[in-house]
Amino acid sequence: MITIIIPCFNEAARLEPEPFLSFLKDTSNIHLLFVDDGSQDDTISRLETIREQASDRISLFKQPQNQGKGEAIRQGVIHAANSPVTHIGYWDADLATPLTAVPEFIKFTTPLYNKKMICGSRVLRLGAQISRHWYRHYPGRVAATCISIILGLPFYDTQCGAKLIEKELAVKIFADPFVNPWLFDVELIARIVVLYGRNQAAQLIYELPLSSWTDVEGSKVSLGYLIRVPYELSRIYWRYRRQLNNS
Ligand SMILES: Nc1nc2c(ncn2[C@@H]2O[C@H](COP(=O)(O)OP(=O)(O)O)[C@@H](O)[C@H]2O)c(=O)[nH]1
Ligand SMILES: [Mg+2]
Repeated sequence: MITIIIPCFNEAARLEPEPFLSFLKDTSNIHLLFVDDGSQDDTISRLETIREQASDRISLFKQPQNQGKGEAIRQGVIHAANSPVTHIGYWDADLATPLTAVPEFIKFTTPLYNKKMICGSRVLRLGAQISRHWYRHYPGRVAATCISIILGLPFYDTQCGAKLIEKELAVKIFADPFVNPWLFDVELIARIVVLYGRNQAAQLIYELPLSSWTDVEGSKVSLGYLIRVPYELSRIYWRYRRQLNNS
């Protein structure tokens, strides 16, 4: 069984039941765990309405206070790890990556590919529908280049909000709180490099180029935050620097 965590903060305006319910109808052995992160709008009642329609396949975990995306997913992983799952994933509530991509993520966990972490990758290319605003795409590419230098790995896109991880690995890399609520994905990869060494980490992780990704309106990432990314990345660099140098 697989649990997919969906972090939600003030998502009432973007949460539509239909794609979640039809995804559950079309699949088996997949459970959705919505984590409400102290929303102040109608998110909880919307989530309860969705859950009622498939209560055996959907759980709702409520955090009393807003703690940020990384911590909400971390709490979700700790919660999900208590059930008999083989893999734990996380997926943005706005479904910028459609849930129809999940089976492809699962494919790369099978013995033929044997990957422990599958990361959606927003590679802008012909034949794929990757629609991202230019003002997010270009700064994002600069940040991604800095991140790959920090990690010492040719990672194209650490920040896509669609990932699937083998449970044992997820438990290890989500054990400790993160330095930053939005750049926690970078820390996850850094933790894998520290655990397994750079060469093995490069074998365990697979970046799956997405066929479709949409920049859904209503992002919670503010411009002020984007401006702070270099500073936040430098904090992550200093936190993991010594361990990464030895890996
Ligand atoms: N738990 C939690 N999730 C958040 C928070 N802010 C945003 N999210 C979730 O993170 C996901 C991505 O958020 P979004 O605003 O679309 O970010 P963007 O796509 O990177 O611009 C969504 O599932 C949001 O509900 C937060 O403070 N806490
Ligand atoms: Mg989004």
